[in-house]
Amino acid sequence: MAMLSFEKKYRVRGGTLIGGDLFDFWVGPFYVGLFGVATMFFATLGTALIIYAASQGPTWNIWQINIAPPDLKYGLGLAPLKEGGFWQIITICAIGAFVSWMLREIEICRKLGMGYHVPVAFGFAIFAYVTLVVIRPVLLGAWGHGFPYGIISHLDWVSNVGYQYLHFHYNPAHMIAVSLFFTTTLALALHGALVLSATNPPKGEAVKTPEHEDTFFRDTIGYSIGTLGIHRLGLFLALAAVFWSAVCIVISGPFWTRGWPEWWNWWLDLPIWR
Ligand code: UQ2
Repeated sequence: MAMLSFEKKYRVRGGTLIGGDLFDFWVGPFYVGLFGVATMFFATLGTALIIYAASQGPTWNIWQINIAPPDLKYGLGLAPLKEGGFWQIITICAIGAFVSWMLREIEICRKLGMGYHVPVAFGFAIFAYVTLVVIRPVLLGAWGHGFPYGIISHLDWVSNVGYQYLHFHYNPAHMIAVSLFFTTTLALALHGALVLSATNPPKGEAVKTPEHEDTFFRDTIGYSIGTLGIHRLGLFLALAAVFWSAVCIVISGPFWTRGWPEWWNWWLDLPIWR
């Protein structure tokens, strides 16, 4: 079906989560919806606050701009605007924009009768961000444990928090997350290379079939996961990488306060050695 006739068929009202027909329309190619309006609201307010908070700081150097969370002394309370309050409102705007965007994706899935894989996947990304700026700070008792909004400053935060646990690479959940990120790149490299190799025949030759793709991997490693399977594997690997990243930071502090190398003493402490 040509794109134009497809859109005529599917660009119809319905599938909204709340608000009924209110905002159930398109602007050019974009579906709006109540959550499109909500996304625009939070994203615009959040961006304006970032620029205003930056204007109250010492620099316009893009690398050095830093909007920091409140001092630890404010605990889980509200802080004055210039002492972390901006960070708190910007965080609310960010979560509001991300969640609204996910809900808009769900409405589009409902309109199209598609599965919810894309909003679910985006939900994992939101979960990782919320773990850093809400869940872990709440478990530790202060918003000051969130990460600062700034290009260099957030890198410094990652480095400092890592060294606080002496050697973050000894964090078992971090090990799992890193392995999953690497495996994700391996799977995408294999998949991208395989699809391009099959669909870019020399001039005048026919595009190769999925049977060619299956046979390539059966001939090389004795196993093909299949054309649908590789996408299931890819989604699983990517979501698992994000999930274990969130786990590795949320256990650092709330559930383990010493250096991560020391965690491995559980092995030496096993009663079988006594
Ligand atoms: C495959 C297949 C695809 C693919 C790829 C494979 C025809 C187009 C890449 C091969 C993938 C395998 C064997 C799994 C590798 C396992 C890990 C953990 C990386 O068989 O089917 O479809 O793109």
